[in-house]
Amino acid sequence: MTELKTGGAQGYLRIATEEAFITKEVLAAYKRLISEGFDDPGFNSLWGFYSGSPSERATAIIERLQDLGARRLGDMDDAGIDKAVIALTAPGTHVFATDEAKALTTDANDQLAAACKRHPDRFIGMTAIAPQDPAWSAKEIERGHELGFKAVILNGHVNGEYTDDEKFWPIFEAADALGTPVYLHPQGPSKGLIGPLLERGLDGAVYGFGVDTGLHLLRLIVMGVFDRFPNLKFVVGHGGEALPYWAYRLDYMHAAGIRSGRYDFLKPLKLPISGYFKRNIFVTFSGVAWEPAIQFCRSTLGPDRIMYAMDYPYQYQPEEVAVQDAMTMSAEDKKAFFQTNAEKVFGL
Ligand code: 1DF
Ligand code: MN
Repeated sequence: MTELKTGGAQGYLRIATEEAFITKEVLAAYKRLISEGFDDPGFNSLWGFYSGSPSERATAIIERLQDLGARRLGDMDDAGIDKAVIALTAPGTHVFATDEAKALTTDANDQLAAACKRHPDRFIGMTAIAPQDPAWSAKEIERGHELGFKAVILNGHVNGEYTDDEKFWPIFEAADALGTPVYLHPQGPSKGLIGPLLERGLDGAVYGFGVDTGLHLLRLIVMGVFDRFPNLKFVVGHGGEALPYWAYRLDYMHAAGIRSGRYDFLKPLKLPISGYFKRNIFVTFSGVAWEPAIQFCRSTLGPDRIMYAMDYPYQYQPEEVAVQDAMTMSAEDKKAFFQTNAEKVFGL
């Protein structure tokens, strides 16, 4: 492997777009929820593991998640990552009672903003929200914008509720008004979805994350969020949570369902489902350092819709950077993938 370096000698900077952190306050509150017997199997499976396991994976990740300084910068240097777009890890504060969620969210945003201020050429922040209170979250999105954050992190469902419910739309209205993207990140599947996944150890990042997040994004599309907010930008990781691969069937079967009047609550959309992929949605390749999948999205969605991500610290594999450096792609498209698409989408 050639040595990975920051600075852009390969013709582009590398901007990693789905990087995670946690505050010690949120981590302590996760531990408290678990000790209280919190009633969310997805959360308990995920954070029961990370906060309780003595395994090398869990301890290394917990240590790295809490660092917004030398250790993270050193890891970025070693992997040739010039800039990291950083968000509060999943499920953020979505699991807490509303007042506690708001206090922890404000504090997490303040801590991340301070770190970005210390390292303005390396760290870019996303605004965390407490979607339990959509009006408050809309205000926090504005505050985050003033703090210099470049996106909003939505850590999946909200105690089992999906954000296609119109009560959550003030969040999208606020993001849309500022032209700032919403990054829809996975968490453990909702209580209603998790059963057969958990039964076979498939609830986490291995599969359940993608199932829950792809479903969430589809729910937003079919309920017309992107007809109501045609300029709203969403970013979704893990190769688009498999949705691009489904596009043909989604288009055909959704249209067939609408035409036949099968569900009276489903209204016709202005575009086919894949039309929203090409207009409103950007896809990052967190956790999917796999050229065939990247090339598929490049050819179906377009070279301006795909972005590099590492998913630090959950998948800190510097050799995956070299694999993506070596993809068969024009110099222009590769620069778009690693650098310029992120600069455009996040407004860097
Ligand atoms: C995991 C993976 C956890 C991702 C994450 O946040 C996460 C994991 C709690 O492996 O348990 O962001 N990921 O995006 O793939
Ligand atoms: Mn992630």
